[in-house]
Amino acid sequence: MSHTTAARRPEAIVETACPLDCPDSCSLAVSVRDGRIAAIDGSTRREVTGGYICTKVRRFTERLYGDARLRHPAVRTGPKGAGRFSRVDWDEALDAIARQINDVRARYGGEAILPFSYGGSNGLVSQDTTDARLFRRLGASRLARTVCAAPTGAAHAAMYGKMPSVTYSDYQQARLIVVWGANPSVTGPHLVPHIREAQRHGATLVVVDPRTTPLARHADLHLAVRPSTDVAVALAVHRHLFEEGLADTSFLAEHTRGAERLRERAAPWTFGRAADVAGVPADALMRFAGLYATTSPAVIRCGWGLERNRNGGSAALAILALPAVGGKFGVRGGGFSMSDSSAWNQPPTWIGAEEPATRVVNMNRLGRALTELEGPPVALLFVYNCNPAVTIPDQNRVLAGLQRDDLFTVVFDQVLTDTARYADIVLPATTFLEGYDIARAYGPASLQLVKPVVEAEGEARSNAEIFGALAGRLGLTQAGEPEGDLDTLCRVVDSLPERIRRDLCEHGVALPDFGGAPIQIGDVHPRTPDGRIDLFPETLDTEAPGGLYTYRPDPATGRFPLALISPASGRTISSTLGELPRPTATLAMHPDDARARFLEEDDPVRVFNGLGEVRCGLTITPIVRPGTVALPKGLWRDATVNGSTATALVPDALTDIAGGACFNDARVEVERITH
Ligand SMILES: Nc1nc2c(c(=O)[nH]1)N[C@H]1C(S)=C(S)[C@@H](COP(=O)(O)OP(=O)(O)OC[C@H]3O[C@@H](n4cnc5c(=O)[nH]c(N)nc54)[C@H](O)[C@@H]3O)O[C@H]1N2
Ligand SMILES: Nc1nc2c(c(=O)[nH]1)N[C@H]1C(S)=C(S)[C@@H](COP(=O)(O)OP(=O)(O)OC[C@H]3O[C@@H](n4cnc5c(=O)[nH]c(N)nc54)[C@H](O)[C@@H]3O)O[C@H]1N2
Ligand SMILES: [Mo]
Repeated sequence: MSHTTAARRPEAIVETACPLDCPDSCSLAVSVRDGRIAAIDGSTRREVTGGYICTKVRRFTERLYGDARLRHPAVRTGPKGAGRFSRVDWDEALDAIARQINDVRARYGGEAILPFSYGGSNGLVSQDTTDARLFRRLGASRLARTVCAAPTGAAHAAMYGKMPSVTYSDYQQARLIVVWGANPSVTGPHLVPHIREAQRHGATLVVVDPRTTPLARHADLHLAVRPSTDVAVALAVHRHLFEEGLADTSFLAEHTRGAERLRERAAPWTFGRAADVAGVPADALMRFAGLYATTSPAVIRCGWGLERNRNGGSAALAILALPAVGGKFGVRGGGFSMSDSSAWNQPPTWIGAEEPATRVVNMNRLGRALTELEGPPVALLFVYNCNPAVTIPDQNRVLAGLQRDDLFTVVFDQVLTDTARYADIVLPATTFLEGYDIARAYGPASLQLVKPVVEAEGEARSNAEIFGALAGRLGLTQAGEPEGDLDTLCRVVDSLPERIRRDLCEHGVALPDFGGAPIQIGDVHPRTPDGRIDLFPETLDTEAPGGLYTYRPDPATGRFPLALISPASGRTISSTLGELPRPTATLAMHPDDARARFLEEDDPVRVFNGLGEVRCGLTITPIVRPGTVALPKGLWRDATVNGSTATALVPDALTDIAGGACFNDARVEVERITH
């Protein structure tokens, strides 16, 4: 489809929205000159954005027009991984894929096909529409999309039925702000000015993070906990609330269930015991508990850093339970913020096909799925909206799988990613500046219209169109069903409630019925079956090894004593934009750990464990706590010396609940490279 919207005008500013995987979901004002994008800026259409955006998206034209951009379909001509391809046209590419799909189905059945997608598009049109229809009707294996937010999402759902969050601007009303395992300065920057404003008005800031994040530098109290010990810290606060008579018993009686069970599990967690486990002073924990017990409004920004370990689900539950036990709800600026991606009544996306009862593959175990699954094996992998070669745990196993000669891999992406280099066929995708979509925020709730600002580069096509075309080729569409992106957009828009559709079409933005700034247990309420906050969800208790609210200790062996975390970086969104030039990556290490290993600033080092090694530079910095080291999340393979990134060191172990990834639960040793 050709988009002429603004492209032909000499100078125009187009209002659209950023759908990248970030809670802020910014409204954008994009300047176009001679059919090319001249500048990308924040707009004021959405209040949260307030006219400013991050440098990454300001630089998005470097991806749009960059060397790594895929501009036409291509087939592999070199060995897998070499990245050598030759151009074909769309018909040839789609015919070849359709042929492979038919062959694989005839030989093994549909389950031998594995669709693999995650954080690339985040749109109601470009995900879970014609793609889902195709793979469902093929009877493909189903993907458990667990790489992110699985434990926090399961906790939020079970405890509160995903009750909507305290919105960013209401942080200004809080007297106590707890930023827990989140780094909004990098990962959701529009929250930060509200926190700083609250501080100017005397609010107290507590940060719980193994690193001294930018906000931790400005905090009144920074608990630099060992990774994966948050459950112990939160339970020590619960114990204090219960034992000191500071729990809000009338709130608990009226609005919750399971408080007694939570109290029992918290009972052993004295400040001393939690302090030992978390590696922070007991009096700091005591101070935190005292502040939390006595200050209102108090709000907790619960991030995702704390979920990515063996105790992540229990940690999320224990943290999210604090405002209930502490009686923090019912006032503006009191409660918690978690993901709001499905926290309000937005409609389901249009899918049009029943989900088959085929096998479920946990995406965090892609390496094993490709190398170990039988009955049937994965014979065809279709990757889109995702870059698993660098973003999924146990990188070496993933790469070994992608290397398989008997695996047919299709990668549909905007750029030649590290995953695309292993493809048999690569397909060029449009960016959010080249097609229609509806962006759904997971920070402050909203839907926004995403519009084509320029014509697609080369022969790039949208997900909706290509999955529609493939289904058509395979005879899997029915009369009247959408096939392209505009008719898919129309279906999605048609499925929206009248008021939301109108707001979206007339203003480009739609907010939920509660307007976007709800008071928790005031304007919005738990959406659990009985309307109560479930402080002890029994099903999760059964699922979690050892039961809910159990701290499972460090699996470290003496050989790998350092905990490796891989937080989000300001240069990329996951691995998106990782193709842009950057210096060789460095490992961040505390001076004490460096001294113990006779390491010096800028030393070339190998970071290793039983799964792999990463060769990179070294930055010695007190930003990370002793015993913990950090590599950036989302690096492309050429950002290190040996082509391995943090995920090469991450085990494909799963979190206590919901099958999440354990990115922040790797154990490593570090040494200087001497040759
Ligand atoms: N610039 C940028 N923005 C992003 C992203 C990005 O890659 N780049 N990614 C987006 C995505 S996909 C997501 S899910 C969000 C993530 O948003 P955040 O959760 O804010 O990001 P992370 O960096 O994963 O983790 C936050 C903090 O958790 C800390 N941490 C690590 N382990 C632990 C632990 O065990 N306990 C505690 N208390 N803290 C711990 C880290 O040091 C880090 O500072 O950000 C989104 N926004
Ligand atoms: N070491 C480490 N690794 C991590 C994490 C960590 O904390 N540490 N965090 C994890 C987290 S939070 C997340 S969410 C995952 C994300 O992991 P991924 O889902 O792999 O996310 P991205 O790396 O952003 O890759 C998305 C890809 O989709 C492509 N894309 C974008 N829009 C479209 C479109 O419309 N159509 C098509 N076909 N393609 C499109 C982009 O170009 C990009 O290559 O990474 C995880 N990886
Ligand atoms: Mo994520």
